[in-house]
Amino acid sequence: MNLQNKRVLVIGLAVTGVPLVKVLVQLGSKVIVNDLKSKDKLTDALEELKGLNVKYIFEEHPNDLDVLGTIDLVVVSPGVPLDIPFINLLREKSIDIIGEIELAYRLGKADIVAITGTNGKTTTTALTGKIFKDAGRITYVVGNIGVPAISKALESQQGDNMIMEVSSFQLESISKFHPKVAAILNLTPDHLNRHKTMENYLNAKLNIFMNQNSNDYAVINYDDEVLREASKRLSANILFFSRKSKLEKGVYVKDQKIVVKLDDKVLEIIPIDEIKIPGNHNLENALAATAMAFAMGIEPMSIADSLRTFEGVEHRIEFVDVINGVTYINDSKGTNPDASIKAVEAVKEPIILLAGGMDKGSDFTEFIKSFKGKVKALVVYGETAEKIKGTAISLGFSNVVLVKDLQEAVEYTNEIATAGDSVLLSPACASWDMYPNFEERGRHFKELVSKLRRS
Ligand code: UMA
Repeated sequence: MNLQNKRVLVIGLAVTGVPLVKVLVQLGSKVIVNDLKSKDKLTDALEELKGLNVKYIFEEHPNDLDVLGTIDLVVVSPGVPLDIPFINLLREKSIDIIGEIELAYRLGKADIVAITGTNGKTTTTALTGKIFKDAGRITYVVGNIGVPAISKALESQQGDNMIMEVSSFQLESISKFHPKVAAILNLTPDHLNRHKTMENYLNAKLNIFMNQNSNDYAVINYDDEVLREASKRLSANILFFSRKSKLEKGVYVKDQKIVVKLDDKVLEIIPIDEIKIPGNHNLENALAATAMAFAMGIEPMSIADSLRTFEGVEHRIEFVDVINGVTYINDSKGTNPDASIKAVEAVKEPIILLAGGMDKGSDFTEFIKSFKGKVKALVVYGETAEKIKGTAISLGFSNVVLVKDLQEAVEYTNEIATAGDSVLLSPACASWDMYPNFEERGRHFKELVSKLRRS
């Protein structure tokens, strides 16, 4: 792809936008950056791009394309919705509009292993990355996990592996993106404020397979009926994984061991009690990672060693501290009800649960129902606080307290917790009403807990 002297418009100047601009400038493009934020809110990004010849348009998306001049290509950050008037205007002019992972694919040389799903994708991506690295492969772990794929695209070489977490947002703006192995881990409602319907959300996720052919692999959760059904329409080799069923072909659990069955041969990988990361959801992540590694030719023994030593990821059911017999757990990555249900299931009761955040239009009924016998108190804050409290009370869970923010939540929790309790931050919501991202929310929680220790 020759971008020399092409006029490229980058929309969004945050984690994705900064390396994107650097790569485009390196390739000789004439870059124009547009972001809704004002200049003074983007000082860190601008500092990083200091000295580069870039034109900036801040504070609004222009409603007149004349201010931009001729544009050859538009590259959008994942968080920019594709139905805003500005994008529609650009589309009317038939300008090519792609997302950052599409550009990374076009510029990179590595084989891509792409992982999506509503939950577990960060853990599975990190785990798969470890399996590939431990096996001696040159591996880049990128994508929604926080390292934009574009930042590694130019250094990647043929034969390298790019293990990429991809979100439904990112999958809405691809066209030629072609992973060698692509996985969908599971699917439950999320991001419906952007995708509007479950069908749109599923279709965005299924885009991950759209350019695959019979030389590629589609790794799919057999236990998810919708995905199982959708797999019938795919062109790639299907490699199912299942925690619940014995499979004709695929990766599943037999006699408490992960096994891979291809043709008639059953290969044992590892007893499940030797996998370091706990919980059924993590067993599913391990099955999926095993399937992907197997598809790319990694030896079973090497896969097993990595599963034995992988410790999980920050902000996902992460142990923080034990203070006066109370265990504090950070699950800031629990950004939708289903993710938080999994955290509630995995953490030892009695739980004091801290939840709330930005309203993505989620329904909290199943989340509250999962509390049975596990959660003794619920502390809610943020934009969704009233909604979660209302759902809890209507379902008969009355021990719910509404507080101003996470700091008040931790302080209040400290007053009511007794030895043996687990205090779990698993918000079931995005962080964006109060924090720039879930990582900052998780770090803030850990800071608040460390203050408790010092007090
Ligand atoms: N912006 C506009 N116009 C808009 C919307 C946003 O100009 O209409 C600007 C904002 O002012 C801001 C920038 O765009 O300056 C933000 O871009 P972004 O939202 O794409 O965020 P990035 O910092 O680039 O991070 C993105 C992903 N964020 C989202 O998808 C919302 C990160 O995923 C990802 O790690 C990163 O790219 C690298 O690939 C985070 C996430 O929460 C972790 N993802 C969601 C999830 O996992 O549920 C999908």
